[in-house]
Amino acid sequence: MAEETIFSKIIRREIPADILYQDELVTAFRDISPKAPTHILIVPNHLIPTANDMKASDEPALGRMMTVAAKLAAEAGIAKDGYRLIMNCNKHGGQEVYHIHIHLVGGEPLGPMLS
Ligand code: DGP
Repeated sequence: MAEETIFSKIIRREIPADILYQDELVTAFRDISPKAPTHILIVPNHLIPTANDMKASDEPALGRMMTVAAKLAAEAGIAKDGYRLIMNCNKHGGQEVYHIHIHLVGGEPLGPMLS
């Protein structure tokens, strides 16, 4: 059984976060340490530790994460100029919190992806 992370507490509203969206499948909140003017994390409400753990049964939540990312990008006013959606996996991918999340990052030119 995978260990819960701080994100489960945010989802259950046990600790504060700037939650922008929540439904029965996913939650989106502002990153505590933003790397760009818009930096939002979109997470499944149930724990999936890494991208390696994604299963077919997770597809409703995974799909919802993507459509919510697009909706929040539009609401943030960054859709036309563009943005980046990122999911880090494990140590080499730079994952720090082991509850998968999409980073929605934008609001300024972001430069080459791997710089
Ligand atoms: P990653 O390296 O992909 O696992 O990114 C984890 C992100 O989570 C990182 O950008 C900082 C953010 N983060 C970590 N702890 C908290 C927290 O308690 N609240 C919020 N809002 N964001 C957090």
